[in-house]
Amino acid sequence: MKINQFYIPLLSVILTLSSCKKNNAHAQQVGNDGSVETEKPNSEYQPAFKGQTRIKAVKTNTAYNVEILNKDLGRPWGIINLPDGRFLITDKKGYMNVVSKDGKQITKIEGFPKVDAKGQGGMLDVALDPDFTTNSIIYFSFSEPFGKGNLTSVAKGKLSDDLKSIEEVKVIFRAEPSYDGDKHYGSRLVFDKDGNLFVSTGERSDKVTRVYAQKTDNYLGKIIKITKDGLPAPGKPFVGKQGYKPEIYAYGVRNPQGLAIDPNGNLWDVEMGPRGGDEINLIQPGKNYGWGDVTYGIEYSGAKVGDGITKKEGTEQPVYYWDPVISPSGVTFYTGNVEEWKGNLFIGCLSGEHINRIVMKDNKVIGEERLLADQNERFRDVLDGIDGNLYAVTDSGKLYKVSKK
Ligand SMILES: [Ca+2]
Repeated sequence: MKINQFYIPLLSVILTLSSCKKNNAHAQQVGNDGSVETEKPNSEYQPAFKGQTRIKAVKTNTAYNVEILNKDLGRPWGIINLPDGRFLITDKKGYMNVVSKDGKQITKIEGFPKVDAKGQGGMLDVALDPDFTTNSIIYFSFSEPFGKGNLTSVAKGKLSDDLKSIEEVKVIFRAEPSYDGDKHYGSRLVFDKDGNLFVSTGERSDKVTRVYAQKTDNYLGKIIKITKDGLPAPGKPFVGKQGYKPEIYAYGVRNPQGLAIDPNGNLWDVEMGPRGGDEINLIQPGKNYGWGDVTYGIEYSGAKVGDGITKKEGTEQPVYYWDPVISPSGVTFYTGNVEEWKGNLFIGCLSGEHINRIVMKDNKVIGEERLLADQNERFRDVLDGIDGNLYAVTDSGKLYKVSKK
């Protein structure tokens, strides 16, 4: 009895201390090297140039509010704005919701094709047709049951006037070959200024499909550029070249869940590496981004990936990489109300459990900040809202709003 009386207060002191430590661990810390990363890397690989990883930490000076507008969104994956400021938010289970500006009203859209929602699959990204206000057409990516497995597909369809259903659904692109797996679908959708659609596709994770990323006769591990009807877009880099699928814009990517065009019109891919080696890449037509031969990460087992090389003739270096990983998902370039954030790249992070802010100059990374780390959430997608605020959705079903105070 006496022993218990002695130990209980001591135990509560220990619990209090450990909970403080946890909170501190989730606020942005700065390591000895001045970067936001305080953990050791998984590998001994050295960056190709100064500033390619562990850049100096930056800290936002502007005061901002963080609000949770909704906590019950199911399994959101992609978020965009409708022209009137409401949100279109996909749900991995196979549909989308129209969500009011304040996050309170949710209307389900019905009529989508069957998705394979196992593992990382399901209803994934969504984009509005550039002429949406006159044609009500949307594009969406999903893991489609196909052949003996599934694949990343892109479809288009017309929303009904009441936004409760989708009609005239047509699959316009299939990232063949299909595979019986449940990982690495990639699949962000981004329109360029000419009205052509960029699609990122994953290499389906397993070693048997990983090799497809370096081959150009298939659609796994690629950046694809197609027209609104799914045809190869004009200006394709591999026109008339033997052994190249004409929709391929760039290749050698792993699981690109982040794709965005910056205010200068450059296309950026942010993709998940294995154990270490998440990357930011400036995507240029016809280029090879190296996966599965070249990476700053290692296998989950600790073994080298391939020959364990970080550079190779004919492959592009990432502009920036992380080791350990942050698991980047959806990304956006900010154009909103916080002046010091303008032009910065915001990245929803899954295992990293924060929103990553990347400051760039002349296409080089010059600063990194970890925002909302105290929320302990897996951020799946971020949105540069048309009202000047930043929005994000999480795997736990929350909709966040980040606004200038
Ligand atoms: Ca790469």
